[in-house]
Amino acid sequence: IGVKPGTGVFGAAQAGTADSEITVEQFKQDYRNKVERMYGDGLERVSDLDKYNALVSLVRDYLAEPWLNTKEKYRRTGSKQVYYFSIEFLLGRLLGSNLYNLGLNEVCQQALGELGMDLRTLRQVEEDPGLGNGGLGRLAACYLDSMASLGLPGHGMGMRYRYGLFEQRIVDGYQREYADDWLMDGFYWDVRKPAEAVEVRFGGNVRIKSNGKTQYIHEGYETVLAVPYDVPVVGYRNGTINTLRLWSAEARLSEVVCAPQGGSDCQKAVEYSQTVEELSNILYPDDSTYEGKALRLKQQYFLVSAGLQSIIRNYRENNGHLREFPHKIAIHINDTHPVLCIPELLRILLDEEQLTWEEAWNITVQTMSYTNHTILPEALETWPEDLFRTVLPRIYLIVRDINEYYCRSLWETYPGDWDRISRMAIISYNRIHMAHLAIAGCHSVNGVAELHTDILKNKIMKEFCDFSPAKFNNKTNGVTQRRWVSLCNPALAQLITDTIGPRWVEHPQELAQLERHGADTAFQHHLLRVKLQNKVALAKYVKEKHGITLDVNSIFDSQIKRIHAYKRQTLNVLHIMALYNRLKENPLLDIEPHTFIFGGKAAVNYHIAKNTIKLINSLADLVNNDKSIRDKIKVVFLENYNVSLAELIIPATDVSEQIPTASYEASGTGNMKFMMNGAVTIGTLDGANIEIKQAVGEDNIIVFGLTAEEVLAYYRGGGYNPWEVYQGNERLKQVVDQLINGFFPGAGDLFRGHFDSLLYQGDHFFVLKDFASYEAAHRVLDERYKDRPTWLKMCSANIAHSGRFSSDRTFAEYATDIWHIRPDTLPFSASEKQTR
Ligand code: GPK
Repeated sequence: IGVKPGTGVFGAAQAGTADSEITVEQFKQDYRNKVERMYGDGLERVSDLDKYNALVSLVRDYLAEPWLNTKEKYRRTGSKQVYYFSIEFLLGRLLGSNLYNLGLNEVCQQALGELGMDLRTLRQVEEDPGLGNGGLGRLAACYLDSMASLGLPGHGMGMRYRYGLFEQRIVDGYQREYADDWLMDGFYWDVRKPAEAVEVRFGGNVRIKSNGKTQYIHEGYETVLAVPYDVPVVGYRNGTINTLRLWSAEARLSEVVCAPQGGSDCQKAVEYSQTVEELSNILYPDDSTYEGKALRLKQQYFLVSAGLQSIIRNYRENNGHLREFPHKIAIHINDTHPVLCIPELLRILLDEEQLTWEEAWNITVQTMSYTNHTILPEALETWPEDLFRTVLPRIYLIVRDINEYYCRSLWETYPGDWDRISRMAIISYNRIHMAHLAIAGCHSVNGVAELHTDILKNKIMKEFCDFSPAKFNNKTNGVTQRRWVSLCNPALAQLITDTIGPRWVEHPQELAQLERHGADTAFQHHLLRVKLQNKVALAKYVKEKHGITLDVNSIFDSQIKRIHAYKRQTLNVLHIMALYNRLKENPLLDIEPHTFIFGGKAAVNYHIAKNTIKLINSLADLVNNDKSIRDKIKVVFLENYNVSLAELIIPATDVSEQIPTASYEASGTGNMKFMMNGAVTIGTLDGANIEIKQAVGEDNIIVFGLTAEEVLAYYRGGGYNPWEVYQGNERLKQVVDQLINGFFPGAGDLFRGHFDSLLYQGDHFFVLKDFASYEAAHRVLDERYKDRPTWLKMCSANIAHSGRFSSDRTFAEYATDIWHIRPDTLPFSASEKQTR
């Protein structure tokens, strides 16, 4: 999009970097040479994997120069650098996005075509780097794309897990988890930097030495070597290449005495290296749940300590005294997982730089900012004091000092109010509260959608907000339109560009111009064709992978996300069951054919969520094999949902299911991706759905269910009575009973847990309460769909108003409000960017 075939420009002159051009001929020649040099064999004789690796290697060569130039430019201009610390980065495949952002997509496509190959095939050879669980990790990846594309000096700090999020297979309807061996065939995008390795210390004890000035000597610790691997983060055709630094744990075996004692000690050395490397072996596969495992605490400190040491090393090479640190460096803490950045920076400033407490504390607070991503109590991290002290003795002492300092300042404002102070303390009842530490040690605390931030301010973090209101602010999430439209839906991107020109890729607010075309028949016709084409592609995948034939003329209705009680996949299931019952009663019922698509992983120990997967698959078996309903509805559960699968499902979807219990979904980002691709949302007034409604207007979204205020009011009153709802709604009673009455052949008591949670455990997530309203909303949706011109207008309105959900917008807000990066310190000014 917006690139003429054959020019393949990367590195814009405005950014002061290389302004190179790669022609198709050049590309072909470079590529052939690359294959021959890497494999000592001709292009015709190497495997697809070899071809893919050679292509990555070539792209790496092309981006080496702008990468180097970007680093040099940052050094030269001394511009403030942002480091986004996150325990997860769910990158998705990189070949397509890097080619696209370099402006080399068309050239490469054509060159490979002329060599008798297909770029799409090679793109699919790439393993998804599954270094994240879900929304939080994917958000971090979208932000990397936006930071580079806005030309902001912003980098990622993350973990290079040996095994990513587990691979999900469905066996007999159940989820089975398999190791995600994503590195098996190598990962050609990153560069190992052993010379920049740092040491991270665990355990041991702290000796206090006092000769005039107190000194803390950390002794008897165990050292883990942190080795960085740098991944280039390519900005969209602006010559900016930032860095995502992923850390890997290694043992320093040379320090383990091996040879003199002979064999058995060598054995010990190997065992030792295995325990050390455990640190970066696995990603914890839990979403929104906190697990108090020592290894997780170690991972968190490992990332933080390694990341900060490397930032400071780099800072010292280029800058003066650490007093200037907050003017040159901003550190962003993505959820509480990297919150140890706060005591770790203090440790360096106090123990290594010998600054006073006041100085060190002020520098730290000015440098750090924090984003909260959930109000779920089970996700709020707290660590047992004992464990913390044992694993991180020096950091523990610092956290104790922070606690004392913070409590003293609370005391000044609330003298004598012990209750309040103990509720707000960082250490209380022998636990360390990471969110409290984050609030105390950061100058900014933000939520991820307006409602979510309001709930933080007025409920979850109310007392903290009363104490320091200026810290709290909202930054509604966003997603990158480059991956989530241009790359995954090229036909739509082309249609948009043909209609309003190519500027929307960099200025997504310009999508608003589409509004004028929403009612235009020719435009509608094209839009319909694009959607159909995407549905055909998804149907092909489903047929090949699952053997199920989909009707591409049916409504594709998708709920793809982690399986979680609050996200209410169960509500969706109950509604489909009711629809199925109606069809069984009246086979001539006039309904639009529907395809209900599900995808998502359940945390390994989350039993009810795993059973929800079985429930969906049982329903699919029943419905898909029932000839009497004449294919009016189909249900599919797509195995191993990940970024690549999302890229296939979202462009093919008509209806986006965003149906959490109001107040629980902090923001949601899938809702934004669907909207950009012209799907219509059926949703509750929760998270960013509320802002989507504001953007598109109430005619272009279907909302239902309790509001957050109503939900919270019910909780205050002790819940509601699900039995009344159940008894009062025949159709609902029928489907709830069907969970346990033999409706699902052979299921026995499998779904008793679901049944009980709805009726005997108070239906905590208001599934029954919202059922009638959800069903009514679906009827409205079907009515609208029948009137195709109206429907297509709704689809266009969604695309047209999706600009504000671009992560470019979010990131510009973070940059100005939180990190205080002034436009004039940016590599190129906003006005220059406009003229490109
Ligand atoms: C929130 F707390 C967490 C978590 O551990 N993992 C995760 O993916 C999600 N999230 C929220 O659930 C979403 O509502 C939100 O859009 C996303 O984070 C990004 O902010």
